[in-house]
Amino acid sequence: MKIRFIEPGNRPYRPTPLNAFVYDRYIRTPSVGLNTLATIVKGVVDDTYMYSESISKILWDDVVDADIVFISIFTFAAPRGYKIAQYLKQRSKAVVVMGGLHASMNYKEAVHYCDYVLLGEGDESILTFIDAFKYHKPMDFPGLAYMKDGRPFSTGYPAPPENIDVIADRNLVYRYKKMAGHNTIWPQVHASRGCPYNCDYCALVRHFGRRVRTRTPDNVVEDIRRSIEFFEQGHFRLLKDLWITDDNFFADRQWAMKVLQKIIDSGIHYRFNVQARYEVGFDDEMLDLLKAAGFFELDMGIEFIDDVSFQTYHKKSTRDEIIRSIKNIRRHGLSVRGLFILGSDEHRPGVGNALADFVIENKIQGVLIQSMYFVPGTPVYESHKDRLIHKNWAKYNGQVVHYPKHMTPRQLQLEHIRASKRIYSIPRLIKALLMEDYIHKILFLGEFFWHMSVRSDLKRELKRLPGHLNPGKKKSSKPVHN
Ligand code: B12
Ligand code: SF4
Repeated sequence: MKIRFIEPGNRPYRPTPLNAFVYDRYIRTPSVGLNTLATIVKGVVDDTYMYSESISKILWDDVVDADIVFISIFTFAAPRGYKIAQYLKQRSKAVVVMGGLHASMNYKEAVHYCDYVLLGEGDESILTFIDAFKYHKPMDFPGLAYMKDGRPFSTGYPAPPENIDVIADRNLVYRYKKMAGHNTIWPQVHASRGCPYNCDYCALVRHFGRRVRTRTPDNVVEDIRRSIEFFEQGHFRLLKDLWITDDNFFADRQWAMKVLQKIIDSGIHYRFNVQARYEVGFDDEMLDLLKAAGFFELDMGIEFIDDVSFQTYHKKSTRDEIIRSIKNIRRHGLSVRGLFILGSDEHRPGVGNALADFVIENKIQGVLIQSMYFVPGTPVYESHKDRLIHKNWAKYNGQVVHYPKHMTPRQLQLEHIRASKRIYSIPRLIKALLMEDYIHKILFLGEFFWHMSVRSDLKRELKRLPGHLNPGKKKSSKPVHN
């Protein structure tokens, strides 16, 4: 049997000299989730291989004669994934199976483009599927969706896997080893799944659930060791940094402390960054451990800078607490990266400047800014579905896709551009190059160019965005409150 895995990219990788050093339009690393599934499947089917359009082209000759092709889609990659699935349906006898966050939460849409959708996390159900396929067993186990009598049909969501101790074999991804020399592709490890919170805009908590499941600390540290080896061997990397990509690494405090202690005991000397909620900023013991383990940065999902937005979208935070938390994190010698959302119902013209002021005043050392997007299955989708400009999922990547309450879509996009331009200005670049430590110099330089290319995309899109309020709504010129 021959099995291939495909991660579609809506802007497939192009090898340009610039891409070797600075981010292309999107930051790119092959999917750890799909790589994990390929590793699990390799254990039962030897002829298993993966392609990621984040880093390479797909060798179609190698894919079309596969027996099963598994395709993973996040929302922004769904149109490209559907195109690939249709291409394969026309040119290959392979059974085409889709999965991943978007396919799972929108199986009624995805199932039109493929033979099956596998719902939820695939770690266990993928083996059940292969077994049923191989031995012609009935396809009736939980976690499956397909077209039945011309309509989408599902057997329901499967229970999430408990044992997630799998170390992805990165050698299973075409050209990954070669591409790992690029400074824009980072070693990554995903150590836990699930988050106990319930923010309205979060698709992850709907996909992975509110119960936190963790990998054993030994397994996480072994993954870190192998990941570093994979990226470092045979390459010169300017950025020696590994990203722990959990959505809420600190949700299980005792476990997080054990992992950090294991990293310290392992003797691994590397730089790490990790995603965090603001509460960790009040946990001095944890911050000391992070520092001792080699962490240099916390990536904080700050999202908004005003308390009304926090309340509106049920994000349990306040502006004051976030500022206090950042101060304490910095006091421990760690920096903070801010992840922000623009386009809440509370945002008004001026929000871009207010965001830039917040970032600069609080010495936040890097940002990801996204306009709010709406994944079917989330509460924000339900409350905003009559205000969406379109459902071109490829543009659900940080561009404006809805009519905000107090601005036109075009105004909101301009606010995004303004914030990015002020945060990544030439004087701030010069300051970073003169005053920051080595890692932050390199990061700021890379992000300066990355934000420049993101802004050029945002500007190109401006002419397609409506310059009027949601039909029926009046323009508000009240300044932003923060
Ligand atoms: C690491 C990461 C990145 C990395 C690598 C992404 C990648 N290739 O996976 C980088 C930095 C490149 C990145 C970039 C972006 N990202 Co990102 N990223 C993540 C993050 C934090 C972790 C991904 C991960 O490893 N997950 C853990 C694994 C275990 O989960 P998984 O991949 O979903 O796989 C499991 C299941 O879903 C399922 N499954 C997956 N695929 C398949 C396929 C089949 C056939 C089956 C059966 C099952 C199955 O089984 C897997 C194992 O259990 C996620 C958040 C998250 N928790 O997922 C955001 C996330 C994926 N990113 C997101 C976004 C928006 C972006 C950007 C658009 C940001 C931006 N504005 O630039 C870009 C787009 C990049 C691009 N290529 O165009 C969103 C996507 C939202 C959505 N609705 O799709 C997420 C979910 C974050 C969020 N808070 O909403 N990202
Ligand atoms: S805290 Fe983060 S991961 Fe958890 S529900 Fe909110 S946005 Fe999602």
